[in-house]
Amino acid sequence: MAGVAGMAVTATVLAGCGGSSAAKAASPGPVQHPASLVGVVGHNDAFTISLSDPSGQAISNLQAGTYSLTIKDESSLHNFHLTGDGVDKATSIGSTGTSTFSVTFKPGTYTFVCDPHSSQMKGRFTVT
Ligand SMILES: [Cu+2]
Repeated sequence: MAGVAGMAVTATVLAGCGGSSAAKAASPGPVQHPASLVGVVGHNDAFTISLSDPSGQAISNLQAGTYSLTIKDESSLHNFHLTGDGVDKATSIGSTGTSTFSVTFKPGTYTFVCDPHSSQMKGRFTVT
């Protein structure tokens, strides 16, 4: 009994070490193929920008293909600008609103920024 418990503790510790930061840094994660994409910028005028699937999971490794992209530009201080191979979609800085685009992604790296604050409001993801 004591021996079994000891082994279980050891195994848990090893799994925790192997599965954490090193694996995440080396890989963009499992390939994601959501039904659509949702970009949000400037919620409550905060300096935040994100791209997620409809459930709120951040996009990091997207399956190549065509998606419906809904951008919620919630601030007149900010915009949402997505660029990469064959893609250049943006909302306007001085206004708010929801825009929907059809976007085709090819394998590579895509980035999204708020143009006036691109040094701090930015994100990127891999397309596989
Ligand atoms: Cu901004």
